[in-house]
Amino acid sequence: MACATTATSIVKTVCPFCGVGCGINLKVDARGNLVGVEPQQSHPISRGKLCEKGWSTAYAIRPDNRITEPLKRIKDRFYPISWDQALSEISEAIRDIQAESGNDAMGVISSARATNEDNYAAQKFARAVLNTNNIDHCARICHSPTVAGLKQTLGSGAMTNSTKDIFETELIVVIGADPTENHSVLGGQIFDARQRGVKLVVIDPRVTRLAKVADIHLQLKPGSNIALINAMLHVIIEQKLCDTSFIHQRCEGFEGLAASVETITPESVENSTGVSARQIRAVAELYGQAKTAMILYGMGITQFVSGTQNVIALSNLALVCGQIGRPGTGINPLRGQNNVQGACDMGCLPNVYPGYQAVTDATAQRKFAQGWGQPIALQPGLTSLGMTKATLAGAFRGLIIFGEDPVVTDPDQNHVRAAMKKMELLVVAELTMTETARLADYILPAASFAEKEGTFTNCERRVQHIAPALSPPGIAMGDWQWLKALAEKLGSQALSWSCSEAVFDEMASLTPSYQGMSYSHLQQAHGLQWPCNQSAPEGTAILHQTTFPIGKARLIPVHQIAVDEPPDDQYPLILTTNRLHFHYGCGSMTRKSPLLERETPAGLLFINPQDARNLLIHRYSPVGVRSRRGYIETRAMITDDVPPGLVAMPYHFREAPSNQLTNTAQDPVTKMPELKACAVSVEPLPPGQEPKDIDRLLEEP
Ligand SMILES: Nc1nc2c(c(=O)[nH]1)N[C@H]1C(S)=C(S)[C@@H](COP(=O)(O)OP(=O)(O)OC[C@H]3O[C@@H](n4cnc5c(=O)[nH]c(N)nc54)[C@H](O)[C@@H]3O)O[C@H]1N2
Ligand SMILES: Nc1nc2c(c(=O)[nH]1)N[C@H]1C(S)=C(S)[C@@H](COP(=O)(O)OP(=O)(O)OC[C@H]3O[C@@H](n4cnc5c(=O)[nH]c(N)nc54)[C@H](O)[C@@H]3O)O[C@H]1N2
Ligand code: SF4
Ligand SMILES: [Mo]
Repeated sequence: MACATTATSIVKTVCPFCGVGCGINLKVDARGNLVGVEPQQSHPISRGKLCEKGWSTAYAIRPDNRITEPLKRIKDRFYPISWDQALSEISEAIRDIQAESGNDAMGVISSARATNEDNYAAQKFARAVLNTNNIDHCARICHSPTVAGLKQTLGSGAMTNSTKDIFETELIVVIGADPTENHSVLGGQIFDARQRGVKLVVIDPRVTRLAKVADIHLQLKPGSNIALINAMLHVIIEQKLCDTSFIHQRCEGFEGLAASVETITPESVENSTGVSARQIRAVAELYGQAKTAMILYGMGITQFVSGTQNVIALSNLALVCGQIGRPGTGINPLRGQNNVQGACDMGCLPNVYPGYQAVTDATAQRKFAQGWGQPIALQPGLTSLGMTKATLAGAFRGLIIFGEDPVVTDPDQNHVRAAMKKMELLVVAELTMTETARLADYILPAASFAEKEGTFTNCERRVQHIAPALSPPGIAMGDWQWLKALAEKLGSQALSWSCSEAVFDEMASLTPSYQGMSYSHLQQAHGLQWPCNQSAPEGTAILHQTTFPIGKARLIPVHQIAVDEPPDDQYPLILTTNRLHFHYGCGSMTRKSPLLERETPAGLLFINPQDARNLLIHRYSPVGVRSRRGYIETRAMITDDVPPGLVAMPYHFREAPSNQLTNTAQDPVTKMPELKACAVSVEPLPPGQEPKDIDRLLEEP
């Protein structure tokens, strides 16, 4: 039988997972079905490659895996209702809460997975419709210390250079990041660069894949970053490897910094870091002597109570060696989510408007009140974890969340679950049913990246246009579109744009670094890197080439800060949490793919052979893991990749959620919780016993 041929069209878009921002083509047949995903050959970053997550995009957004109509919870069941009814009921509940408890009893959590247009609309909805600065998103528990730390030292909290610079440098230092798992296409390029002769240093308590091929791997103790970096600075200053003319012309505070590390010799930190003085000296010399050296960093720097100080320490290192403002240099936070850079740029943070303009600054207040044509809240709002805390304290009553699953991804799950349950109005807009959505009063069906127009800003500040390839399933809507409809129910025309381009244009007019961008300009190539404005009409590949936004960069002394919960007799092991290549975030998208699902069991505890022997644990043994906050069961994976005393778990699996165990102790500057270290005990379960999933464990008395 001859096959009927159906014409396919190809829509150029961007991968919806991580911050690398790879270019993908979606193939759509004549009936409007997605029939294929392929890499874009000419894309400047991904250069014809995708990782397994990118290739598996189609599963994540398949209509049969989706929420297709608004749902209302009555007791423990969800019932379909119309958009009109859902939005009318939600708007009435919002009015009641705000009339009784004030504007700040409501808040919004937006999504670093959604577009800039959606995020711009979310913060405008919070500020101009709800009249509160209670707006936040997952950057809080991701790179908020980068935003705060680099803002202080350099004046801008973003990757200073571009991903292509890894081919233009002598030395790459990867600290607290695992790019082959988490920024996989970039991780592959680091391998290539290494093969072409670029030197590689990895600083990580675990033996990551890159650590295995690095020239030097410093396997430091978790949480000892500042001691290690300060000892490197000591060597660099002592051996006169500093870039004195750069320091003189472009930095302030050198004398204070030099004095603060004078006694921090490599020998003095051997114990606290677990790294030999010889190795510290070797890496300091390599970095200090390199003509060009690039620092790439991630969650192993930010997710500590010392997060902001860790970022400042790294910034000190780069500045003292003049490794900023030139090709192949820089301090480069590997922003995680596909649009987390954008969600921050859009002002989905409780203390800044779009473009990081402070909500407490009178000029910025006037600018936005005038631009939006209405009065706005003047005090900084609550952070995401602050909203949870305030709910339990009775001071916060209603939350609109889109594109986040805090029940799985925020620390101390029992606490988060209790807050979500206590919330009088919980609205969750999602692609699919998540653990957080299960607790919602209303679930709204959201359109995915493939079903809407907009822009994503990747880790190298590249703003890329995404075009719609498919119709949303059922009656799902784009996030800014349902926010607009809800605003109109509340009597506000603040979000009444006619199309995504109009949202972008309004945003660009109020956000200096995006001012020179337009859809037509973005579509001409593969996007533009901000700042893009009159003085840089084609965007900026390298920041801080001649000056810093704050004039001179600041060198700020910082001192080692201990982890909040060290191991003790009762909880003798340190738990660190991280990611696996095949799964993403809360797993709600990647776990729809049978190809990705078969790669790993739902939950794993990585443990060193020595600890496993002591605890009589075998390969894949069922184990219980307990912390001061919770208990989960999973299976053991015995590996030398984690050192004795440290166990590691991914956080993707709702059945065995590592966030049952994690600590909410926070960085005082940014409220970043310490997701990279808490104390746990591990015990073997009777052989043959299946690990119970968390729902069953919570049901047990
Ligand atoms: N496959 C996959 N990719 C992803 C994601 C995903 O869920 N799955 N999530 C995306 C997101 S949101 C983000 S933010 C990025 C995160 O990407 P990464 O920053 O790479 O994230 P992690 O794996 O959490 O942690 C990085 C490393 O920090 C190390 N580390 C722990 N403690 C310390 C320490 O004290 N010092 C140092 N130097 N290192 C330490 C860990 O061992 C780990 O190797 O990944 C993005 N990409
Ligand atoms: N223990 C531990 N916990 C962690 C971390 C860790 O290292 N350890 N890392 C933290 C970090 S860095 C991050 S960024 C957070 C991430 O935490 P989350 O942001 O909660 O995780 P995601 O899986 O990215 O959740 C995104 C949700 O958005 C939905 N979604 C995708 N696109 C859209 C869209 O366009 N519209 C809407 N409405 N929904 C959409 C997806 O279906 C998915 O359920 O997790 C944090 N939690
Ligand atoms: S590296 Fe990131 S952006 Fe690229 S295909 Fe993989 S998940 Fe997508
Ligand atoms: Mo993240």
